[in-house]
Amino acid sequence: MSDVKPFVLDFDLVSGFCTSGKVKPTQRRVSDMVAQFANETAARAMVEGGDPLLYEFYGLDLPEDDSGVLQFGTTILYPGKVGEEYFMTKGHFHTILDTSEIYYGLSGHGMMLMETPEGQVDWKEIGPGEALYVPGRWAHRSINTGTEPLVMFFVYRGDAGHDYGTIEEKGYRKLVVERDGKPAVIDNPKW
Ligand code: M6P
Ligand code: ZN
Repeated sequence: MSDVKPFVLDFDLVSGFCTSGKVKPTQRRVSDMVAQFANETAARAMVEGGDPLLYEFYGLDLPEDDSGVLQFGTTILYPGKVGEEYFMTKGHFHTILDTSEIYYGLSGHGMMLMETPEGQVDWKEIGPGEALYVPGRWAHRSINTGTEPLVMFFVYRGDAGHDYGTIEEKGYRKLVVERDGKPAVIDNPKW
């Protein structure tokens, strides 16, 4: 068991930020994810045009080898599109595949796109006051389908780990794009 002492952290309910500055978020920009977007040409043009920030998330300095630890924080995913595809997180499986994760919507609106290694796919909308359970074995990617930042609080087993391998190579089986001003889930042509 790790020797972590009890502690309190502040996360703003609307912005998602730790306003006291006790912890700092990690940022991912379009340049970190060019190959993850269906329209790589549009992604490269956005990198040239200033490389916008897609999202930021907190990861706490907790032991990563202890199944008793819970990792938690907020994800702040900005609104926008690359081509017709909404801003999204990279997405990942957990290295310990059967570990789950819980998200709680604080502000903004979006979707969680999920799939299993066997090819089951699912997606759920998430908004303020809604708790979303991502079961073990399901890769998960957050997508901002709204016009405000999508802010969610998350918790997962601290030793779960992040496995990006298959997703970085092939992406997800589905894409979430804007069609006629509304979100639509379509097949990923790269699959
Ligand atoms: C959430 C959690 C984290 C994850 C982060 C960024 O905050 O699921 O585990 O690291 O989103 O997502 P990704 O690792 O897919 O970039
Ligand atoms: Zn996760």
